[in-house]
Parts: sequence; structure tokens; C-alpha cells
Amino acid sequence: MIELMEKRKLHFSLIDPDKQDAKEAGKMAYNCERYGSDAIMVGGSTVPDRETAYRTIEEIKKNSNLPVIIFPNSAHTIAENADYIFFMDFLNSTELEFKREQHMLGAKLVKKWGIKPIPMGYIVISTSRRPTTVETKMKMNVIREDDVEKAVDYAIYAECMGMRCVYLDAGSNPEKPVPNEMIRAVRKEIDIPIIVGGGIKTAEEATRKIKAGANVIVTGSLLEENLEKLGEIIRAVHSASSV
Ligand code: 1GP
Repeated sequence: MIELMEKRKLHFSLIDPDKQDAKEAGKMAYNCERYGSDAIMVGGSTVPDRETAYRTIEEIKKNSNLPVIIFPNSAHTIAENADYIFFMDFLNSTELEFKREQHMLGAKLVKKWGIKPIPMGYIVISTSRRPTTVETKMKMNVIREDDVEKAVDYAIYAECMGMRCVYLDAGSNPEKPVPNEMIRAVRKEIDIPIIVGGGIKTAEEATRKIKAGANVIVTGSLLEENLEKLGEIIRAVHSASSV
């Protein structure tokens, strides 16, 4: 998966198992594949347990052949039927629980079940006046949209620690996505793939993010809101290249 992220621009769809039942998630997965998405991320800050994640992935796999990547909120939402997991350090969280403890619990499950880990540095950017779900759930060293240097510093740290990619996330349905200037500044300093998500709603926006240096564009809410726009974004991602 990392090799693919390095090779070409990708689109990942995020399905949050807490937002709909498993059957509905299966239908969404069918649409992800039909519209050309490259992988399905399964997760969200409020996913309650492993069973919920498992059932959602089961239906996703019945309805599509896309690789499934767990986007965990803790070790308790790792399900054995996934292909990959973003083994992620929530870099600007100030809670040790989400930087080390959950990882220790999760690592042995990942090994036991043969899920392929993708080591990732996760950075939440606060672009909204009202907090997004992840901001309400987590204690964070807040990175505002104009704190470009702080985001860059975290990204450099991720690369030095050997993480294989960084994810700049504005959270689900923020008022604004991660600024392009921030993506550009991060791109200048690191060579590993940059994943960008949160509030990307148009093909033009996705193209600007790719041109700024993003390798992967993530969309979540659009799957429920507007499939036509989703298709446009995926086509734009696949035809864009960075400058
Ligand atoms: C959230 O980046 C993802 O973690 C997706 O956000 O739902 O706004 O597309 P959206």
C-alpha cells in the first residue's frame, strides 16, 4: 500500500461504522468501488467496539474487492478481517494512552491476525470555530490553520521516527479543509507520502491539495451526501499530479 501511495495519487473513502448499520456500509463500499476509490478506511472517533468494526468490514468485503484499512480510535476497534491498519501515532494528542498504551495492546493483535501495519503520523488541524468530533474527544496540542510551522515540525518528527506517511486531518465535516499552504510547507520538508482529509467536497479542492503535495485524498461524508461529487473528486485525484 505504501508503495502504491508513493507511486501514484490515490483516493481513500472513509466509512465510519458508528454512522450506519453494517448492511448500509456494504452498499457504501459498493459505491466506493464503482466510483473508483482505491481503498476503504474503516473507523472514527466514536466506533464503540471490535464487533461493530468486524460486522462493517464483513459487509464491505461482501460488496467490494477494495482493500480495507482500519483507522482505529483504540486497540478495541481492531478487527481481524481487515487487510491493513494505520498504525498511527496521534502526534498532537497530549494523552499518552493514544501515543503508546493503546499501541501496545493493539500490536499483538495486529501480529496475531496478520493485519499489515502502515506506520503513520496523525496530525489533527483545527480549522473550525466549532470543534469537530475528534477535537471534542481528545486532549490536544491545538494546531490552528495558520500554525504552519507546528504542523511541519510534527511531520519532520514523524519522518525521523521512521513512520511511512503522515495524515493531515481537519476532522470530519470541518468548516474548512487543511490549508494548501500548510500541505505545501510540509511537502517541502518531508519525502514520505502525505494523506489529507476533512472537508474536501469538490474536485477543484482535491486538485489543489494534490498540487500542493498531497499523495492521498480522503473523503468520508460525501459518500452519504453526494456520489456525483465523489466521482468527480476521484477522477480529479487520479488525473492530477503535484507541481
Ligand atoms: C475525517 O478526513 C476524514 O477523519 C474525512 O472527513 O467526512 O469531512 O470527508 P470528511
